[in-house]
Amino acid sequence: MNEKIYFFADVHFKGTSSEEEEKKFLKFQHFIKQIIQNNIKCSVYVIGDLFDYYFEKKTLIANKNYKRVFLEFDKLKKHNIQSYFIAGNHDFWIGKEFKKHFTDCFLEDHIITKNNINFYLTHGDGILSWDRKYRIFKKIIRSRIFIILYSLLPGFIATKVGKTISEKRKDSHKLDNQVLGKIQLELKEFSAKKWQEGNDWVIMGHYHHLFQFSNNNGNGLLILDDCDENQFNYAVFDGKNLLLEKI
Ligand SMILES: [Mn+2]
Repeated sequence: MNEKIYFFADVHFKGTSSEEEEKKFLKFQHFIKQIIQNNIKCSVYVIGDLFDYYFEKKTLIANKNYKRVFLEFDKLKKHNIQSYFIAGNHDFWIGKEFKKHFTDCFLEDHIITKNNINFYLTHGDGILSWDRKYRIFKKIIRSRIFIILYSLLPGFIATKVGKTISEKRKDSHKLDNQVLGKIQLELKEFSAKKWQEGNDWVIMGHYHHLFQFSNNNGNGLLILDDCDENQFNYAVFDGKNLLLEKI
């Protein structure tokens, strides 16, 4: 049996409890359980925005809604299943506490190779031509100095600031078809560059809608759908094909 690779993005787990959060968590838990029960060699890639907001503060780490998510990744580790995290625009302020639940974490785009197939993994934010201002903002808020200054703020203020930023960075949930078409075109252009660089697949999240495209050479772009209380969406590479699944 070929080794499997699982990909998912944009679960946006929140620190506050609600019926939706509960349902979403149960679906995620089911997903993890299924992987463990399959009992075959595999790895899991989170393509960003696992949390709606993350900053490494004691109060936040102790939050039970965050803790239970980390516990699920610990289960994978216990079963020798590798898990990897690619930072999203909602959860890039990660530290030691976050990282210890994963095999490895990446703040930048990341390339993996399986069976001679190269996958270019990116959360997907900051790619669009009209995102210029955001790209500058992204550099600032991800800078070491900003993170240090931010960490000096008292917990409750830091959380408030973080939540405000997170609100402002709402992803493209409800877009009309015209805008969506423009976005897809730009992401195809972005992917074409990555294919030229030798990548076979570009996989991203962030846009909260499913989109798949393949060119004549068999290179592909997959934009993962998000995960919510109704559906946990993921993709799985079975050694040959990239398949879409849901719970
Ligand atoms: Mn995002």
